[in-house]
Amino acid sequence: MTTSPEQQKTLYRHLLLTRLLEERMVSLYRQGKMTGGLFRCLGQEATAVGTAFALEEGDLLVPIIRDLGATLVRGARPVDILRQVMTKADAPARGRDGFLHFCLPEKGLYSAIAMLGTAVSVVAGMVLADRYLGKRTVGMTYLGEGGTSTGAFHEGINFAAVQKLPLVVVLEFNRYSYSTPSEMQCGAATLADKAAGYGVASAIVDGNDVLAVVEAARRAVAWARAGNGPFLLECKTYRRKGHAEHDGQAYVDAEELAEWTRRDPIARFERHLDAAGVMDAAAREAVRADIDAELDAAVAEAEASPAPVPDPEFRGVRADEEAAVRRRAETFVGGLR
Ligand SMILES: Cc1ncc(C[n+]2csc(CCOP(=O)(O)OP(=O)(O)O)c2C)c(N)n1
Repeated sequence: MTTSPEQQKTLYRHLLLTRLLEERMVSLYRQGKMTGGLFRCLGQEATAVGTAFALEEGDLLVPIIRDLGATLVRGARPVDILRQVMTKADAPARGRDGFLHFCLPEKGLYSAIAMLGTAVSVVAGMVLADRYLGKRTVGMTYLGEGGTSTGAFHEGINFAAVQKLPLVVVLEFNRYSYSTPSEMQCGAATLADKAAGYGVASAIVDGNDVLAVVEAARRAVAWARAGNGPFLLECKTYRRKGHAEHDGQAYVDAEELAEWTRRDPIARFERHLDAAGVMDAAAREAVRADIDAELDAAVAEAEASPAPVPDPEFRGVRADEEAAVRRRAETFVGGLR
């Protein structure tokens, strides 16, 4: 299945939106307006955008910290993401948490799970439940190379393999886990090699080539949906920033970083769009201007959003909500209500 010119334009918008939204977040972070850490995906946008693009409506997606692009492809609005990272009262998590727990279940987008690897068995359970309900849902989740060294990953993928569950695990090989280079925490030559131990299918794709990622992800999703069991899709990419914004990445070789900057996935796709006559520089500039305007409005709206008050902290966590809110309010913040 080829990716039509219209789809390529959509992909371009998602890639650029991911990068520009992240730049807005960096600015908010530096102004002290963001809550918690900022985990960037600079250089990895094509992996998250391309893989999520291969899913269909009704499918499930559980991202991790570097999958802002997948979250946007699933239909998240920048203003809601900004409200969430600024822990505003009208964010989807109502000010309880930041980006990690952004989720829109109605769009098949669930929140990341902090314990690396755990999402594999959780998503396996979700698609197993859908199978019982007679749905042909595919679940997609993501892991870095460090995440594939956890016990949870192995338990989850083994269970999914035995049950032949429609699960696609995108392995984002981005060279570092925190400050640990890949060869210091993984003995296998490639992450895809791990699939053989479980009788699971796998492939490796250039994670900086968005069209190649879309193609590979479509094949993985089709394989899983057809009842063949899970698929491990290794996307070779590179984390151009430290683990989080506070990490100065002193452990990274400058020449290595420069080399991967030259391999930037967005600049590369722009060259393709030019050569294929899909979008010229002027058309791309128009997209950028449109996104800039959208983000100006989104930042202003999110900044103007109300801060949470303690009361909602107790809401939505118990069935007998009123009684629970009253009891906890009396216990912890006496006199709140
Ligand atoms: C089970 C578990 N161990 C440790 C951590 C702490 N931790 C969070 S992110 C991270 C590094 C992850 O590296 P990798 O999986 O390669 O993903 P990347 O950050 O490179 O995208 C670690 C060790 C965790 N969240 N969960």
